[in-house]
Amino acid sequence: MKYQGLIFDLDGVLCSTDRYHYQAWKQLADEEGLSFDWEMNTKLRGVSRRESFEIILSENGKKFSEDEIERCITIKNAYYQKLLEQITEDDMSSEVRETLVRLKEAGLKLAVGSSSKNAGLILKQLDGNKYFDEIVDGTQITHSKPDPEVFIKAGERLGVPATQCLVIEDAPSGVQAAKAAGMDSAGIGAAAEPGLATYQLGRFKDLITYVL
Ligand code: B16
Ligand code: MG
Repeated sequence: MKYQGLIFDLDGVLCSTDRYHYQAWKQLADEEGLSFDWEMNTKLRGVSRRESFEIILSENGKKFSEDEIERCITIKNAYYQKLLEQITEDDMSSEVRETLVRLKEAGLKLAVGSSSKNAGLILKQLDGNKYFDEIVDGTQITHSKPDPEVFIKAGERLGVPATQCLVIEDAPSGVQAAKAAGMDSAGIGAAAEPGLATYQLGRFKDLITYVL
């Protein structure tokens, strides 16, 4: 097998919390008099919380002080965590679960590589920890995607060289991060556009065709 280690993005690949990010940012933006829509939300995929807010400010042509930024992202996260209470095991599909089990049974090492500082909470609610050998999330990195740090760390923890790791991503910033880590990538959703990732996945289980 060409790949020995698979590194999965969380939001947008293993589950979808996009709508909760959107609702939480929208509530904050309304309160702060900033415009925010779905198109802007898609630009925040894979990007850290702070950088996400900086993108929203720049799209609005606004500058906030460090203290104001900190206050706003803390409020956004409180709204987001409240919404995350709704996540259940049903938010990780049986297709995703069955595919992960097959890949694991084939002897591949599996990791999560997420920019989210809420990844632990989300995986717990999904009952998703059991599929993975390693989890690297936003609490363990200093630079978020498109920086390769999260994937380099995940590859090291798995003990698999970068050339034998495949990253599965839904965000162009994540595909860029994989490239910068020296890893191949499989794009799904927005990252499945031709010319971005090494492989394009129509659906999650297509992964089996490329790795087994
Ligand atoms: P948090 P991923 C990313 O997760 C999300 O795609 C992105 O929209 C979010 O801003 C980022 O996590 C930070 O999330 O506020 O929970 O720390 O796609 O890398 O799994
Ligand atoms: Mg993602």
